[in-house]
This record gives sequence, structure tokens and C-alpha cells, in this order.
Amino acid sequence: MHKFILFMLGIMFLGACGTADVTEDVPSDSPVTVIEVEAENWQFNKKVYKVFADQPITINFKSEEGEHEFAIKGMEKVRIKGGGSIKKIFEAGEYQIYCPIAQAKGHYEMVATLIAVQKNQVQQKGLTLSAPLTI
Ligand SMILES: [Cu+2]
Repeated sequence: MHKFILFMLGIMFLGACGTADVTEDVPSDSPVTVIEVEAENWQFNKKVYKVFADQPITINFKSEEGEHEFAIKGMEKVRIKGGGSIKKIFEAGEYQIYCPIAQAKGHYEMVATLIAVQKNQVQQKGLTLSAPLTI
């Protein structure tokens, strides 16, 4: 019975993938080691930045419009004014990116999420993707 269920899941999986362009989906959701953060009035260029945990991440920050700053809640040393780059190692988890220009109109609305993902979690996902082919 178990084998039958696995077989059916395999069929459903292959069916679902048959029409989807898998190679296009994976990179956009994959963690990276370099992120490009661009700020404008009054937002960052992305809502979510996904990076690898436990390895050096380069953050390149640029104020495309107006003058902004890059900061991460709870990490006082992570701060870029106007533009520049820093390297930082993150533990797995979620962090809040914000623009710390205090009490100025619009800046406090500038928030985004940085998600640090452990490398082995990504690899496990890769294994489940190839599993139906071995049935
Ligand atoms: Cu700002």
C-alpha cells in the first residue's frame, strides 16, 4: 500500500513538473551570498532578501533616490549610510532590515526581511526533488 501511495505521489509530482519550468523557479527562491539592496523614497527594491546562514554575506547598499541608510534590527554594527558594502555572517533566522533615519517622514516605512537559510536545508530540498525519479 505504501509503495502504491509513493508511486501515485511520484506520478502527481512528475505531472506537476511536466509543465512548469523548474530551472526558472529555483534560482529566484535560492539563497545567495551577495545581495544588492537599493533604496528609494520610500522603499527597498525587495521585500525579502534570502541568504545563506553561517557564511560571509556581502551586502551592497545604494541610495537610488534620496539619502537612505541600511540597518538590521538588533545588530548595531550593521549600518550603511547612503551607500557602501559590508560583510556579515548570519545565523539561520529572520531579520528585519530598516532605514534608521530617525523621525523623518517616510523613512520609518522602509522595511524588508532578510532570511538566512542553512545550506543543508537547501540540499535536502534538492534530494526530495530528485526522489520520485528513483522509484
Ligand atoms: Cu530612508
